[in-house]
Amino acid sequence: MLIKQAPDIRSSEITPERLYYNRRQFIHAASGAALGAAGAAVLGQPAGELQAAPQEDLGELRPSQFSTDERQNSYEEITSYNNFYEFGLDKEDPKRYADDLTVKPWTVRVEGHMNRPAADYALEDILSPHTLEERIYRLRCVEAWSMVVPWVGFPLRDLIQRFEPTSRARFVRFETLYRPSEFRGQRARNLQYPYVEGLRMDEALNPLALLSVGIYGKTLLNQNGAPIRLVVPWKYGFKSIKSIVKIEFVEDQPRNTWNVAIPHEYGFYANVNPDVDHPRWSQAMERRIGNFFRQRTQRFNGYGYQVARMYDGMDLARNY
Ligand SMILES: Nc1nc2c(c(=O)[nH]1)N[C@H]1C(S)=C(S)[C@@H](COP(=O)(O)O)O[C@H]1N2
Ligand SMILES: [Mo]
Repeated sequence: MLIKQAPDIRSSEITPERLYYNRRQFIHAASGAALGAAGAAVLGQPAGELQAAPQEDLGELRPSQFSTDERQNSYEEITSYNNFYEFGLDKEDPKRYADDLTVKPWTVRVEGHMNRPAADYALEDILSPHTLEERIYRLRCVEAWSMVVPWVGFPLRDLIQRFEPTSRARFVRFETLYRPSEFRGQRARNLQYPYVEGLRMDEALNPLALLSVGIYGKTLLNQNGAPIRLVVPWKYGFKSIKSIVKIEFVEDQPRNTWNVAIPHEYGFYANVNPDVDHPRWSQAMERRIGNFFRQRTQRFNGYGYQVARMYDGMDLARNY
């Protein structure tokens, strides 16, 4: 697979049709049920014909103490080499078919063991209490490539604390949209859908776990998991579930999609670990997209200082 090298420039410089939305307008534009058919008509399109979201500027962003200062991958790289099996198996498929997906309106169901009421929340209501920040993270795919991405988002823990899970909630389970009419991969049944992921509660509450709504200061493109996706930088990429429609506080460890598909290759924990090889390839090295030479993979993708103690006493070769 040959990756075209793109110059490292801000997305705002390569997107002439940049839209100047302020935060409040973004929240309204990104809102799901709150807009509904009437809102869609105000935006000038009938509800049934809404296209992939135009990108919107996310405004002032607070920088994060957790950001890496490594070279960031270009916007072009981040948005054209993707894994999103709902759009197909090839790395170019998500970009190629991204416009098939409608992300407005968007609602997220939050339910399970919690004190707040279970309900379908408009994306606007999911986002509105939170302050967005920029977090430049390494993302290490299980296929031994990696990128550095300037995500925009807010800590998953802030959302969890809002919904007040009870002591019975030991895990958080996430689901991606199931809509075969727009996802050709779901029509092809190339995996078991909907795509499911999960985190143990302490992992979900770790300050590094991010709910992301943007990249390079703008709302996510569909190929990156619009309008809201998870980013768990110390774990292999498949844990970072895209286009989330359901968040559930559960008692039992969720059966995540790749573990169901190929259990001896993909586990639940999926912590980046150069010492535990994938059955079909080594995990010791990785290729940073855009670089010619491979580099060493770091334990926990270099985030051990923040996360390693959560796994004290666990055998990470058995819990892969
Ligand atoms: N719903 C869904 N989420 C998904 C995937 C997918 O196929 N479906 N692929 C995962 C994998 S394997 C990786 S490496 C990352 C890639 O994220 P990116 O394309 O934004 O870099 O998304 C993850 N999230
Ligand atoms: Mo991945």
